[in-house]
Amino acid sequence: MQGKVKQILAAIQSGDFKALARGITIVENELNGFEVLMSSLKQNNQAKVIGITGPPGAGKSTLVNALLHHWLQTGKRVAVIAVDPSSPFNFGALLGDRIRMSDFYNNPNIFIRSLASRGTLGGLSAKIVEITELVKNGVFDFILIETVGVGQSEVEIAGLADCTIVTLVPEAGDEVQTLKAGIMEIANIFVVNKADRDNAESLYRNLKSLVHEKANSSYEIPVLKSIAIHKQGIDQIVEAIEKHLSLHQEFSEKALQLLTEKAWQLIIAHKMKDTSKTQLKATIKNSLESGNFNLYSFVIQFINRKNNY
Ligand SMILES: Nc1nc2c(ncn2[C@@H]2O[C@H](COP(=O)(O)OP(=O)(O)OP(=O)(O)O)[C@@H](O)[C@H]2O)c(=O)[nH]1
Ligand SMILES: [Mg+2]
Repeated sequence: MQGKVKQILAAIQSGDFKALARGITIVENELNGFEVLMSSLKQNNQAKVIGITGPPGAGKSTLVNALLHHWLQTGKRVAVIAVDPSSPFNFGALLGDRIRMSDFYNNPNIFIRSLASRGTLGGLSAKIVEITELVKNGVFDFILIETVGVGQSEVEIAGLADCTIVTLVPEAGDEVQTLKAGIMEIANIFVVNKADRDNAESLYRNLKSLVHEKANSSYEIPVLKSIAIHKQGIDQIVEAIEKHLSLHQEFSEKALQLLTEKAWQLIIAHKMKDTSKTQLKATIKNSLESGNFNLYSFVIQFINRKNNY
């Protein structure tokens, strides 16, 4: 198994998309060889991760599609990871994504993969950090991650991405004040999409002044307009992405936080892997019935035991 997984990784590193798809399946489902594969990955700072988040239906997939067309013309290799919202209400939109994205399915420079969010809190796939690391071992200039902005997922995407684009649309209302406080902290670029719609201009202006208020002397988050369905405004978005990437080459505090949190969870999972909750419950029950249960002494005894249950 070890040899086979190493072979798959070597193929991924040489740019083989079939091997990458296989590798993602191994990681997503923790199949045999998953840990060997994960622990053989190399740190790669070349492929830049671009997060695209925003409310349902804002035009994120349409924007991804337009960016792909742009980058194809400049000879770039791009991977797209679309995290499907698990809600059945989005099914129509998802089908739409598939149809649009199918333009690229056989393109040797474009790799596309959808991941189920599997109901994880915040809508990001539980394995998104691992899968992004794996895809980074492929041969890509950019890795686009599309996620629906709901709470926690925006924070995660900001930790994963070298550049985070928040897409907003006029129908969300031009009440920028109602924007969640956190959105300002995660956005590196704001895109007002569907600029062909009536109230796009007022959303754009409100957003601009809000960003200006929050700006410091050296940096103001760019606010751009696009009509993604007609591929308008894409050059400016690409320019803003490139500028952001060239100005921010160091590891971000958010990336560090995300990796620390992830490492913490993995360490806990590893330390607790031999502990059975059923067994723990039974022991607590016995102890309670004996009439002298003390939560803290129980925990200390548990920790000091050589063989955990
Ligand atoms: N008028 C107009 N419609 C657009 C524009 N961009 C996208 N749309 C339409 O908006 C709808 C949603 O677009 P998607 O790209 O699927 O949106 P999304 O944000 O990926 O949606 P989810 O992944 O379901 O959250 C589609 O019908 C698009 O054709 C635009 O610039 N103008
Ligand atoms: Mg989409």
